[in-house]
Amino acid sequence: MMLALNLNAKVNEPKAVMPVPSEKQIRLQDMEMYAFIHYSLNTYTNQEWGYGNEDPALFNPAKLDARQWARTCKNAGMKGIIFTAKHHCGFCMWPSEYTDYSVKSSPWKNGKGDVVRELADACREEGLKFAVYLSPWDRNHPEYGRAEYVTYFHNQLEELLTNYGEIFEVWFDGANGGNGWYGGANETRQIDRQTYYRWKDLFPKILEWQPECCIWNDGSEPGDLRWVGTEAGYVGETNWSLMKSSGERNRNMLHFGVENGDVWVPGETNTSIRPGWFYHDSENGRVKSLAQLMKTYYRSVGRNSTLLLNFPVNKEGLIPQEDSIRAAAFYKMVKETFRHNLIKGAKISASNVRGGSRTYSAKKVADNKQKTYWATDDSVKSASITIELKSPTRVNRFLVSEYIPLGQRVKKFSLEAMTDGKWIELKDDFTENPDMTMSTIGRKRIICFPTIEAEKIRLTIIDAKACPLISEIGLYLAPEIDTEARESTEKKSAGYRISFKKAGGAAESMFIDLGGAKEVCGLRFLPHQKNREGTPLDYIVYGRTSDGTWKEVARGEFSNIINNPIWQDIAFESGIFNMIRLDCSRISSGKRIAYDDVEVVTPKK
Ligand code: FUL
Repeated sequence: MMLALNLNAKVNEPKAVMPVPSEKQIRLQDMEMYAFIHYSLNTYTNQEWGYGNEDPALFNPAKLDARQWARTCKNAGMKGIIFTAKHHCGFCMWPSEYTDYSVKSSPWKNGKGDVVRELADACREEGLKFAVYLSPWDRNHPEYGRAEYVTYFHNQLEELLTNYGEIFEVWFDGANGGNGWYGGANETRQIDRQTYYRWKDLFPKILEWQPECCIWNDGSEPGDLRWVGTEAGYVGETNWSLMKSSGERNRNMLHFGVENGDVWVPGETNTSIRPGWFYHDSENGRVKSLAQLMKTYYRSVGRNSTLLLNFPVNKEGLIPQEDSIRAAAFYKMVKETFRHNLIKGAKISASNVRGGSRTYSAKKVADNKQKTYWATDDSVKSASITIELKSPTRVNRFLVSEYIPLGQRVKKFSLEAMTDGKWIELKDDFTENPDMTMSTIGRKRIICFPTIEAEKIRLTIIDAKACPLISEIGLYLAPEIDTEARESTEKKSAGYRISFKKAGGAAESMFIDLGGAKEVCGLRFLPHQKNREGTPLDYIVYGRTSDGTWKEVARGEFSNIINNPIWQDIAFESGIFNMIRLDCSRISSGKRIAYDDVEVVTPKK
């Protein structure tokens, strides 16, 4: 149905639905994709979380080249880089004046180097924005857990935010495993993450030092953008850019946002291009496939979130070639997919146009301008827009954007296509929860469906907080790739008898019977994927020799296993054993070890 347009009418601009984004939040959301770089002493100790007592002498990269990192990220479509200036181990990648536990004490450039400076400069040369990750948890600092440390933490942030030019974001990381070296105390220190770091004093200072800087948070104190509650690279299909400014903030709120939240805090989806955040030789060959990266894109940028994609730097001080080639292919695929908007030349009509005015007409969704939008009358919260293509056209992607400067509104929508004269309903291929799909839109929502030949496409807004404002619609034909690529699900542990019981001082022990003597040099452990119950946090591994004695072969912690429950690799000196035992003294919750798979590694012949 075409509506007559009321050309002369003076129609009021829709009123904002509060809260709305600040200009710097809009700028950040418009960046869409930016990179993380994880690089520290962990790179040289094969760890994900350093304990805090690692020797700075280990930091001596032969080929460190921050320009190569910046070029790689730029070729991957990243608009900026967030760098781990200090990870949980406390080692500073810049010569902080408040500690010697930094590049100052390393042989690299005779202690005169500054990785933060090199990367900040490289980013500027490549036209990228620059940002810093500063871990609040510091397993090196003797005063961690006491007030003195918080002053140190604030001072370090001041150094980073006042000496390295414009910083677009600060990333604080909520992880806190409690235990650490802490100047030799070797103990567990618990803090209250809402109050200990004095966020309320720090945030205003950040804005004095860097008025344009966005503050990341994990729910401790609402900043400018939020963690999405997982490191697996996706945000909820329902994704409100809103949070509550006070009260409880749980994982669901981070993952889906809060429909009636009172502050604008959009989601930022962070994930690594490899299984871990830091570089590990064992992860060569396990860089995310093109299909996995595209799926990550659709489930982050395509769900009203930004994508923060991590690149680990290797021991030489470079992003490995495998990663940079894959990331460049990913960006090429994104560009190719969204190059031709097939809506061009289509006839577009809407069931309602605000005041019948041309300013808000249906055509505004196809003018390629984010600032213009189709709007309905204030009283109309349910409306549809129909795109009649010039001729039947093959499509498999639908993109839609709300005009967010006036607030996020849409609660529920549906999508249909007319093929062979019949309307069919389109569903999102990537849905995790069919009850929740086609709910929010926000800044950008992309629906992926199998290729169809469409004569018409119809978007129906079923419910919204107020009159919907739709600024862009896109129809695309993406190259067909198998985005469902999965890792093999064959159980590695299938050939072993596995049993559990409490042994020695352990909370629980897992026994892996090898069914005879075998030469073994490692153990791999995949925690339970469905939930975190029973996840082991540390380990001592023993091998049983032919005379029945247990020999300790490795001990350590499964760092970051809760947020990133990937395969854990434990390598040790090879020995001949008939049974392997894994003792855990700390288990996330409950007393039983839960696992999805284990693998005993034998030396490569
Ligand atoms: C987590 C940390 O514990 C990981 O090591 C990594 O830095 C990731 C981005 O955040 O919480």
